[in-house]
Amino acid sequence: MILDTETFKSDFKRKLITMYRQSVDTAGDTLKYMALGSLMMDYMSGAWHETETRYQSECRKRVYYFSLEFLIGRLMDSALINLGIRDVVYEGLKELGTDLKLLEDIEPDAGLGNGGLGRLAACFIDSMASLGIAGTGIGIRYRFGLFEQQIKNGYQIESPDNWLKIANVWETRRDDEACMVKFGGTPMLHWGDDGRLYVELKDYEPILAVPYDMPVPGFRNGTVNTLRLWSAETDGPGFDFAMFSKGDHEKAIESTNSVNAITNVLYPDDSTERGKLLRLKQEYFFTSAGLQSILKGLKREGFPLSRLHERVAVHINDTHPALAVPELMRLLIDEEGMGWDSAWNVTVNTIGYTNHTILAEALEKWNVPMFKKLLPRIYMIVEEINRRFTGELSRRYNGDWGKLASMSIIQDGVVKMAYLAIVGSHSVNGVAELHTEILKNQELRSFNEFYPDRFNNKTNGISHRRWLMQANPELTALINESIGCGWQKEPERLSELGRFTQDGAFLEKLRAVKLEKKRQLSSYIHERLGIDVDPSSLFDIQVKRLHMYKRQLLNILHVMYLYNKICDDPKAEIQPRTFLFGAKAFPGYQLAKNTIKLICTVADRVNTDPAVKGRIKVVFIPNYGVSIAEKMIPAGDLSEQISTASKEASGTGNMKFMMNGAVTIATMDGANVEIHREVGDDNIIIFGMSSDEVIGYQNNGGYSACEMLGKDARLSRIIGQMKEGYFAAAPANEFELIIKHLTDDNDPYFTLRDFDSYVKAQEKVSGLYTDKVSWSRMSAVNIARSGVFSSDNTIKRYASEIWHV
Ligand code: 26W
Repeated sequence: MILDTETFKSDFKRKLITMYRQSVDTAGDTLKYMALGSLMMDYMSGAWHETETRYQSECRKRVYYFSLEFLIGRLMDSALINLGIRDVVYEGLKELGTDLKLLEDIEPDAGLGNGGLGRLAACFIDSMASLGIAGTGIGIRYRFGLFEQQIKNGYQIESPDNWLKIANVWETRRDDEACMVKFGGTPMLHWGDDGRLYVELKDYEPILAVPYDMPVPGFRNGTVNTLRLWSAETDGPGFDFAMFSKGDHEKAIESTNSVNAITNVLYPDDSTERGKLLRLKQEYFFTSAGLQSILKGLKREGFPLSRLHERVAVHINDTHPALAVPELMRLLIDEEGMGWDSAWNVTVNTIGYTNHTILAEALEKWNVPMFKKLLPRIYMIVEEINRRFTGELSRRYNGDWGKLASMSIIQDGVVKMAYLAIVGSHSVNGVAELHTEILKNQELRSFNEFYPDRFNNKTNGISHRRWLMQANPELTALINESIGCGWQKEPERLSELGRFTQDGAFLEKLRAVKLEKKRQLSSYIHERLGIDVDPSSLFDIQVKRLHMYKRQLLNILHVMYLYNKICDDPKAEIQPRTFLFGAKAFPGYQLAKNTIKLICTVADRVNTDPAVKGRIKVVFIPNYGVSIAEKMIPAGDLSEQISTASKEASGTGNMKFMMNGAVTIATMDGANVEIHREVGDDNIIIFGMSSDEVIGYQNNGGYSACEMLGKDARLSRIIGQMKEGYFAAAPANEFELIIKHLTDDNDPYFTLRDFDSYVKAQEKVSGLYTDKVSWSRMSAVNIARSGVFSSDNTIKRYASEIWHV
């Protein structure tokens, strides 16, 4: 986009007047932020409209990425960068006496997700727009995103994330595209005069689905795609009039609330039946609304739905939108009059499914009675899909009942959503090579045998625009100055940095950039938490959801060990380090919350003990999310990717750190395996059990955590200290749960088993870090090799191998 400072200034001033009747001198920062956002929307509107018109006139095949989560974070900076007007706007605002950075900080994070899966969806829509792929994101406009985390006395305290408390300038409500989603009711079957069976749902509960569209601008290519988020509303007055007129006003309004509750909050607690029901409602709600709007668009164009798969690819991000399979069948059969076989052919060829985890707890299963009651017609269709599928199995395996029983979509009174997704898709992919192999050979082995052409790998990626250009403008400038700007559109060209890995002057500049990012993070930590950290110490960072398999516990055990070492020998030579953590724990996950308490307890003791003399510091940064990640990741020297091998499907934080020049300490898990292959043994520190060993132990037992404890004095000492409340500020039984997990429960994540190997790997890190030049060379190699992990690369593969666009 072409824009000069003067034009921008006058546009901005006019905007403040038309929106708020204020001048630059009278308007506060919030109004200025809103006006700037609205102005950006104006700037994008032409291209947004033009993009849609172009896709239509070119009859382009469309990709719809269905995801229950989109962790998009803030939009202002990425919009400015993508339109190529950040400098002009910065200058213009400066001349008007306003700091762009201050305005940017007013924008709340759109925290519509809780972890890697949601952030992946955000990177994917960014890449689709930047590659000019006609891709639309379909999700839910949660009134409240993932909870806001505060740490009080070391405990996680959750409060609602009211991200819409100031109006969302980026969204456009599309009343014209609203549609109805039906829950409950009774399916009535009747034979038509044409000899066909018709199904009509009677006495259902109608819920109005209203879409809000947000722009997804591509990087300087004139493309603006759409993220469409659905909101649940009551149709009409929204409350029970009979009740209202009887004077029971509050009850009447309560019924409105239960409708709004469908899209009220991300991930309601699904440990209770009520929570589960709500989640299933959410899944059906947005899947049905999304599919209805796709079909409506095609019908408007007069495109025959029997060829749907030629014009549309529907991608389901994990099983959360897996109801797309029976819902598309329902729409095609019940509403469009298609026969079963052609509807099935269209459905399977339209839908693709990505699996993101093998953890049993995360594999969705719905109880039949609940499913049937909420979605009676959909349940009938699932039963029919399963009847036909098990019929095929029976023919193929000569009636082998064991096979049928283990692969049946409906089993032991539950509907297995992963199986439904596999049967109803033409493509099933894992998110890193190792993960895909585990799916094919272990978890979903029999499905891979039955559908050998369906399974494939698509290693995750990250948007280099957000995670390098936006989060780290200093490094971006250094790269531009060294190899030009070509890498911004073709990230693989970061490899051209390879020729600087022996260049002393370049490495020195690289160190200066890293130090600057560490300084920035240090002052943020000082302002927010009042803790002083030393930017010249090694910044050792672990940021990700808190989960026992990710082993934040292993990290903090290592800190406790180091602390003991300092206490035993106050003169011990220890490479000064700052251990930084950021993580949210699911509200009902006690062990995870207990781990946060442990980290904070150790931090208190270590940070205040004068004997430590500042050699080690521990900081837990609260409320980790996209914006905080953008501050922390560029400041990392060491990236902690220490999950139990085989458990982390891919990881994407590992790629973000690498791209920002951190060196990784890792187990051979998820995409770490591929990072290791890219950078080679000398530029990553690998430790711990392999996934084969982990799986071997799982299958054959033979591991005793207690035995490990008996053999390792360092560990038994630490556990003893935890028991007796040595790390102070916490009652003696505070960590009972963790101790039980590690010992009596024979920790399935092998934390103690990997401890020794981890300590040795950390000693290696300390040694390497003392040689500043060779460390920065490792850092440079990591950046140079990171281009393959751009989500542009990943999306190109989805586009050619799955979506055929
Ligand atoms: C109960 C439903 C449920 C279960 C798990 C909802 C959400 C989850 C996740 C937290 C799923 C998730 O974020 N998985 C992560 O996906 C990333 C993108 O593929 C991977 O890089 C991570 O390894 C994987 O944990």
